[in-house]
Amino acid sequence: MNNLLLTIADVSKIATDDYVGFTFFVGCMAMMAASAFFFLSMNSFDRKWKTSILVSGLITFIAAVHYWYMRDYWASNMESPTFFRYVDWVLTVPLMCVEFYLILKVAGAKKSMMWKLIFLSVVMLVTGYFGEAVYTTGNGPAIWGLFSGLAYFAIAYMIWFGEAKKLAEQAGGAVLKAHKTLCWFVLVGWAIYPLGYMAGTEGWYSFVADLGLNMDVIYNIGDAVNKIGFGLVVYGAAVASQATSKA
Ligand SMILES: *C/C=C(C)/C=C/C=C(C)/C=C/C1=C(C)CCCC1(C)C
Repeated sequence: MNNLLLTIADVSKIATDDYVGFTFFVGCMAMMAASAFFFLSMNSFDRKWKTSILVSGLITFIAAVHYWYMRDYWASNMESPTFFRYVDWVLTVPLMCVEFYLILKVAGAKKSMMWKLIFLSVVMLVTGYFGEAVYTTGNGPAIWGLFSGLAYFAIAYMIWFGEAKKLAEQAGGAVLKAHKTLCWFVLVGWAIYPLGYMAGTEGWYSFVADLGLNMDVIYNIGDAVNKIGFGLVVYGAAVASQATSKA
């Protein structure tokens, strides 16, 4: 009990003008609230959709736990929590790839497509980590960022024009609509991250940092938009498809 009280009392101070700390705090709460929403609504869907909603909840829940640590890390060190950030991403981004597979399963999506997407997402994140945390001098960040960007484009290509696109068209209806929206999330929502990377690392693109943008604020906005947004798109598809199948 004493330990518990100590832990509660041991909250780091957050300055009133610490807007980075603020976005970590709000991000944490938003991820928790979204998780509660997805987990609690899960059982009102039939089996076909239940797993998708569960994965939506797992994505925001894993993020909530990492945000809990990142918020603390930022408050005590005033430093980017790069390690926690990438551990979070390397768990949640592959789960977003699983989400693509799950909604396309009705049209006969194969596991091989899911594994390709997962592989590309891990390449994108590991190379990004190298540029942001390991090879941080000279051309390091620019070169590793380029590799990461190539993997990102491969993912976007696969879902916009490749295998995944064909399956979505076969499925039609709510699935096709959800797939299209998720494709936009990947193209526009995910593009927020390279912007944050350019704001936080050194390279030919340092003009981005000169705009006064903060890497963590950009990443935090990206996470809220993409993780909660993705989940809500899947939720909407589940509602729509259940409404038509009952009518
Ligand atoms: C929930 C977390 C998500 C959706 C994270 C997505 C992260 C990316 C799309 C990161 C992409 C990057 C590049 C395309 C180049 C520079 C390095 C990264 C890792 C920031």
